[in-house]
Amino acid sequence: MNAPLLTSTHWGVYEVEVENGRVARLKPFKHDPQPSPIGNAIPGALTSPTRVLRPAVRKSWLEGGPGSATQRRGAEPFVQVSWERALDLVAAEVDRVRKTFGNSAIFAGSYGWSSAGRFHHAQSQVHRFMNCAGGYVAHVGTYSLGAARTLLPHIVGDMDELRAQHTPWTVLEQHCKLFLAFGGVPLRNTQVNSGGASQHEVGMWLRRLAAAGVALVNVSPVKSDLATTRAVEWIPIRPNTDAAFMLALAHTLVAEGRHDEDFLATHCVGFERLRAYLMGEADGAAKDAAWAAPICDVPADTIVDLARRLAANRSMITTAWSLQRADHGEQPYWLTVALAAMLGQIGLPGGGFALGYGPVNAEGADAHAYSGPVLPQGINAVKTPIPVARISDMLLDPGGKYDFNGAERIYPDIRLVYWCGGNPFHHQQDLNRLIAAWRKPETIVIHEQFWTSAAKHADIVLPATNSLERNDIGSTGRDRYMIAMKKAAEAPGEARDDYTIFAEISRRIGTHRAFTENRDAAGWLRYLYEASRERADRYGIELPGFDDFWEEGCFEVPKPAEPNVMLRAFRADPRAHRLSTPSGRIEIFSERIASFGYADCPGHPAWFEPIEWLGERAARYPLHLISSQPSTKLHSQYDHGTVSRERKIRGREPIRIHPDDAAARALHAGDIVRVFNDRGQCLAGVRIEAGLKRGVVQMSTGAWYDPLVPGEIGTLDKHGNANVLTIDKGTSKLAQGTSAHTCLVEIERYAGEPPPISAFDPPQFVEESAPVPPRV
Ligand SMILES: Nc1nc2c(c(=O)[nH]1)N[C@H]1C(S)=C(S)[C@@H](COP(=O)(O)OP(=O)(O)OC[C@H]3O[C@@H](n4cnc5c(=O)[nH]c(N)nc54)[C@H](O)[C@@H]3O)O[C@H]1N2
Ligand SMILES: Nc1nc2c(c(=O)[nH]1)N[C@H]1C(S)=C(S)[C@@H](COP(=O)(O)OP(=O)(O)OC[C@H]3O[C@@H](n4cnc5c(=O)[nH]c(N)nc54)[C@H](O)[C@@H]3O)O[C@H]1N2
Ligand SMILES: [Mo]
Repeated sequence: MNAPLLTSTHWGVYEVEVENGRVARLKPFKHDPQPSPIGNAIPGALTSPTRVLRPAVRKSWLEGGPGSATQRRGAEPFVQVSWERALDLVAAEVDRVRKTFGNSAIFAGSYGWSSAGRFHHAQSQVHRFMNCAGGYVAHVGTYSLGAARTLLPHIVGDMDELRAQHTPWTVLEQHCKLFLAFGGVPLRNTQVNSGGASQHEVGMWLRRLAAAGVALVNVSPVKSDLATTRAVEWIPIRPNTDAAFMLALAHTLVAEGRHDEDFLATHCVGFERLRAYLMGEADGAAKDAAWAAPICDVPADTIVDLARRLAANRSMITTAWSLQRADHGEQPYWLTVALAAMLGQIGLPGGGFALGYGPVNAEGADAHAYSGPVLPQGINAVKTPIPVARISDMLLDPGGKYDFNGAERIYPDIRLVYWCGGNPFHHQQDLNRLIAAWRKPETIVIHEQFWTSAAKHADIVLPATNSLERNDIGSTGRDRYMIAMKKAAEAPGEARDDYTIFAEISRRIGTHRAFTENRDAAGWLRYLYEASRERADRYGIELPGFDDFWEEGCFEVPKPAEPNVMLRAFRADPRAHRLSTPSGRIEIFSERIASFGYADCPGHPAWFEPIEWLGERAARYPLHLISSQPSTKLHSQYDHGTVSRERKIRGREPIRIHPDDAAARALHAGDIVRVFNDRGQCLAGVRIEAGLKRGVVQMSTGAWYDPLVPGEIGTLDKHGNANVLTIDKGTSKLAQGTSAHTCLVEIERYAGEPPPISAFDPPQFVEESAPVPPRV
């Protein structure tokens, strides 16, 4: 029997069924115990009217050239052109900008998850292309982990190195007694893993932990963030106040002499500075449970009791990534580490801290960190990357100064923005501000499969193939299967692979040889597979020959001989296994961070009131909006697919609200509401849910931005994109991460018939010479 045709996505591996040359359905991978339904969205979406079929250029840009009527981006029709012409236009523009203004006038950070195949990874492709062409302004950090990635190397180590040695569920089941999860372990998020998620086991592991008698405690505004077959303790906390809660836990440990003085002396530096802060020696305010209770809206007794149980048991403290995606998001992460250090269980099986079990599928997996093929991106000659979420600041303030991680930096003056494999109109906060920023560059080029809002706001849109329309290899660290992703269908229209597109542009600007190294896509797959062999060896993994792998369809990566325990070696011998921090130890006080002199991120972790929060006296907007990850899709990907659309309310994104908050506004399930604040407004559909903290509303991200008046700043988003409401502010001068989870809003019933959804319609296409029809 022939091996099944497999494909890999960020949310799972599937068997592909092809009928009449088209992808008919995706069936679960036989090794996946709990496959994600998101895959069902793909077959219908591939040939939907939302697909980009031909290269298209915004009308004014085509007629007037770079910089023409940029305020009309998002509002204007497109002209479809031939590939030859589109490639000539893009090549000429890249050349013009790099020769006139230098490569530092090109922004191609191009943040985004792209697709799971490792060679056709769009973001890697655009980076490689630009590096061959002289470089580009890149980004550092991610939306996911903006604050954590910058903070952790100062205080305990590189985020990826720590994640690679995360203690797996198997060890927790055997040794852990108290599992304290800030932000829970939302199973919906464990559907996903960057680069592939071949097995979904976290639901099973939570059941096994509960069955083994591990106490599961969920500190979150949302009850369902940690749910399994047995009881879970829920501590409904006011959003963005976890740092105060953790400080009170720490205070209780010190006040009752339950902290581990030895571990703090031998493995940490600077505890006395935190201690002085906890005891109120510096500011006269002891950070005890009575102090934290009104901030967090949690009874003081609950905090004291939890602190005692943490010290009395083998305890694991895990913190969802969402907590650091908020104003001062560095603080709960620093305190997670500090608290675990005070408990003295770091490096013991089942104890210590974790950087999230549950944000993604791989956290907690008992698997090697080996990841297969990686496309080399080359070296970037432009050395001025921006923190990833500062894109609007950069575009709005060329030459402006900003602080980041100990350095003062200057925003570059961007003329050309090139995006491939991401959706800034999904990921960026304060979309109205982004729209203003988006008017600044002279040219915006995007490769896309679908007419997303980002594509509609570009000048030149090039149609890209989907993973199912090309050969690739799926593989990522801590996932158990490497997948031969075989082409299953022809791309519709004129879509081309990103690689082919970049190769053609490279030919026109004289960088073809450097970009392609004279390989075609098939040559690259074989080459990259072989290049990963040496890395596999380091983990004792023996890869089959490429042809065997390709024919077999998948390769099972063997499990590690022994499960990890994070920081075990450091615990055993802190001198021989120094950390990469300045002191080689865990830094509860960081001299280096203190030396930066940032008022919003001093030398030890502390509580700061967020820029807006529910504890604010006389807050103008009384509801805290959590814009968490969607269960029915990955970010904005396949929002136009059936899986996501079936869960909408009259076509709008659901907003979850507590029954009391709904009653106070006379709202009923299924109502369409307007959600608003000073930054923006959108429609959403009401879903009433008792398992929310009062005063908190929740909307998932990912609904495609759908403006009532396209191109107009502040217009109503008809569809429910939370990012018209979120704040565009760095977490602090240290990390400048996104503060998406810090956001206050009000909601009211939307009177009248809601306007029809147009998010999934392609833009209007016109002939080149035709006059632009008036807007209706
Ligand atoms: N309010 C709020 N905002 C958030 C967050 C939040 O919690 N709250 N979370 C943030 C986080 S953690 C993240 S990671 C970001 C995610 O933000 P993004 O990663 O930008 O979101 P995606 O929807 O995955 O965008 C990927 C795009 O790439 C396209 N694509 C896929 N494959 C290919 C390909 O092969 N070629 C080309 N050319 N294109 C391709 C898809 O069609 C899609 O439009 O969002 C952030 N935004
Ligand atoms: N299905 C699906 N899974 C995904 C993704 C997706 O788009 N779809 N995206 C993936 C990506 S890119 C990332 S980075 C991860 C993100 O992983 P996370 O950042 O952990 O995910 P979120 O869904 O933003 O938030 C997790 C939970 O934190 C809670 N929370 C919010 N604010 C607070 C707070 O102030 N305090 C406390 N204690 N809890 C709070 C929310 O109730 C929420 O359910 O998810 C990944 N998984
Ligand atoms: Mo993310």
